[in-house]
Amino acid sequence: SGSASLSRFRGALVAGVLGDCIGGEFEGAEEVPMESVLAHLSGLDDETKGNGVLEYSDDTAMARCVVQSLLTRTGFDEQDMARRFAKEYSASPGRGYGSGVIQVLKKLSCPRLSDVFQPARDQFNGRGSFGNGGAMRAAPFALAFSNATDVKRCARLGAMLTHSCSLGYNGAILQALAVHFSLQGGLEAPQQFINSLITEMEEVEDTDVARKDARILKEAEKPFCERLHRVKELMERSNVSIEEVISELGNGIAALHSVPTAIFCVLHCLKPLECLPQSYRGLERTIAYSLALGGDTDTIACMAGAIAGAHYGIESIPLSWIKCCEGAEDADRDAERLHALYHQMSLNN
Ligand code: R7I
Ligand code: MG
Ligand code: MG
Repeated sequence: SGSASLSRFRGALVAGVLGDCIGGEFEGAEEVPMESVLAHLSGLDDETKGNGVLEYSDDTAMARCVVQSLLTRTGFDEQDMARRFAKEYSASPGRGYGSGVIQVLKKLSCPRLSDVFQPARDQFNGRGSFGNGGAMRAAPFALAFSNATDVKRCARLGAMLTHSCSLGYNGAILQALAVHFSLQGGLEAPQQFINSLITEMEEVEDTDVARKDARILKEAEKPFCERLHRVKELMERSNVSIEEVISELGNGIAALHSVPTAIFCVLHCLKPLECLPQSYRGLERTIAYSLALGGDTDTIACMAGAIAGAHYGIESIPLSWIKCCEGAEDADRDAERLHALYHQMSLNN
C-alpha cells in the first residue's frame, strides 16, 4: 500500500492493541519457550473465543486517551490529555499500571493542579521516571502529525506528563519516529530506516539534560544511539539467539531496554525465520517473536506491533486476532479519524 495510506494507519493502531492484549499473557515471564507462544497464538483461532476476551492493559488504556485527546482538540493539548489520563486511571485502576506512575495519575486528577507537568517531575526523587510508559503510548503522535518536527515535539510533551526523565521521554520520541518512518514506507529499505533513526536520535540526545541523565544513570553518552548501533550490528548478523537479543538490548520496563528491542523485533522479522511457522506473515512473526523474548512482553509487542502494522497494513492482521482483543475494533475506527486529521493538518502546513 502507498505511503501514509489508510491501511497503514489502521495496521499501526490495531496491531499496537493486539500486541498489548496478546502479549499480556507472558508479561514478566523470565523465559518464554517458542512452543508456548505458538500455542497461545493458535488458541486465538478458536471460534469460541472472540468478543474481546483478551483485555487490554495500561498501554492501550493510555494510548486511547492520547488518540481521543488529539482528535477532540485537533492537535496536542496537555491539559486535556492529562485530564484524560487521570480520568481513565480512576475509572479503571486495575489495568496493570507501573507502580510509580500511579502517584502521578492520582495527582493529575487534583482540580487545583496548576502545572500538569509537575507531578511527573516529582517522581523518583525529582529525576523523573525512565520507564517505558511514555513510549508505549507514543504511536498515535505519528498518526496525527505528518511533520517529523511535530511528531518529536508532541511525543516528548505527551510523555512528559508522566515521564520527565530524558530516558523516558526520548524513548517515546524514538518510538513515534519509528512509526512515522514506517508509515512512509521506510521499512522497504531497512538499513536506511535504522540509519535515519540514528541520525534523528543523535540530535534528540544532543542536550545537556540528556547528557546529565545518562551520566547519573551510568549509561553511554547518547544511550538510545548506542542501543540503535547495537540493533544495526545484530541486523547484520545471520544468526542471532534470543539470549543475545536480551543481553544486548534488554526486555525490561525501562524505555532504554524496550524501545530499541521493539525496533529490532520488527527488523528481524521482515524475512521468514526458522523458528516460526512458514504460514506466518510479517506481522504475525513480529508479534510472536516479541513474546518469545519474555520480560515486558505486552509493551514490547505493542510497540513492535505499531511499527510493523504501519508497514504491513491492516490486511496483514488475522481477523481472528482482532476479534479476540478488547479495543481492537475501536482502534480500527479511530485510525480512520486519525488518517483524516493527519492529511487535513498536512494541507494546513
Ligand atoms: O513507565 P510506566 O508507566 O510503566 C509502564 C510499564 C509497562 O510495562 C506497562 O505494561 C506496565 O506494566 O508498566 O510506570 P513507572 O512506574 O513510571 O515506571 C515503571 C517502573 O520502572 C517503576 O515502577 C520502577 O520500578 C522503574 N523505574 C525506576 N526505578 C528507579 N528509578 C522507572 N524510573 C525509575 C527511576 O528513576
Ligand atoms: Mg501494560
Ligand atoms: Mg508492559
